[in-house]
Amino acid sequence: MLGIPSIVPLSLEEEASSSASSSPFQSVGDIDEETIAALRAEYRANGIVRLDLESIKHLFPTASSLRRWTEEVAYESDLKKDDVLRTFETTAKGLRKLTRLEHFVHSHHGWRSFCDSGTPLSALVGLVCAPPSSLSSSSSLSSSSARPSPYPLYKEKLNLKPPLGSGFAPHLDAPSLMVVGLSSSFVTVMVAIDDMTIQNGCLKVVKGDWGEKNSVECEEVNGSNPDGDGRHGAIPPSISETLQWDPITCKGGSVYVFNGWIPHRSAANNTSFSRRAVFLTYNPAEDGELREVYYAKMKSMREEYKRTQSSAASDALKEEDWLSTIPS
Ligand SMILES: O=C(O)CCC(=O)C(=O)O
Repeated sequence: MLGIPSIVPLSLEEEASSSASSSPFQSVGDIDEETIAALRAEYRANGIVRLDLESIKHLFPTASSLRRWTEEVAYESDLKKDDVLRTFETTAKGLRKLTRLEHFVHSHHGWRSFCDSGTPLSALVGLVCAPPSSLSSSSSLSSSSARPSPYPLYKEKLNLKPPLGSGFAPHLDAPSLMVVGLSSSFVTVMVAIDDMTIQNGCLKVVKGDWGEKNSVECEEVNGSNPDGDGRHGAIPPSISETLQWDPITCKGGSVYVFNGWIPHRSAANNTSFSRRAVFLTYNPAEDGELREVYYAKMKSMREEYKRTQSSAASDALKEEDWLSTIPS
């Protein structure tokens, strides 16, 4: 049995009365070795694996807690949100909508307790995603010395994908994440807040044993916009149309982890409701805690880009749209 801190979501009352610094996930539980071995094997074979299995459901917040936390960070004004980054998009109907939030985990007790560095989720990510070469014993994870360390949180985003909101063109995450030069290996946990369906633009992936030395060809960009269109990692249409894309349809509350080299994309949201999902990126333990350094670097790169573009950004909407994501 592996000793992993378990996540036990508190009731609303307990959560409200707990102090901002204490974790609402209080007990320590074990995940059996077979479950970890199965998760690791599927992750390696497919580049993606669902984490919230029935047998370890108690490690995850409920779908309703996740929805409430999402609404709190996205829409409530009383949270400390000065340094939360927001991206807006003008939809096909000409409506201006909040489409992405970044850098919010530290401001919210629930999110912090669930997914920050050192939480049970970060320990599970390390256990499932650390390469066999990083384990001191390749055959057994039963002794604590053989267990990989928790993966620290690197960055996070909440994609709100409003009604008629854009999708994401086919891309790999690792090439663009590596540009900042802090780590060369990343995994991302997707937490579905709403049900993910074909109609609302669920994530689609190409399953496989992907890695830096076994990845699809993608574009390299020399531009200075750290978030720009045509960014590093975009997969050209001539390649993406040859790949087999599997939709990840799931209920709100589902949690998956995927490899930074897995091709993925999603379509526009053709429903009347937002399709919200949180993407939490982690780096290997040996690269250390990089989240604040990453956001500080991105801030200065964005400011520099904005400064060089300021003469071209003649109207206010264009100015606010400069962070927008890749349209599908
Ligand atoms: O929200 C989505 O559908 C996909 C998000 C994604 O791939 C990204 O943000 O890089």
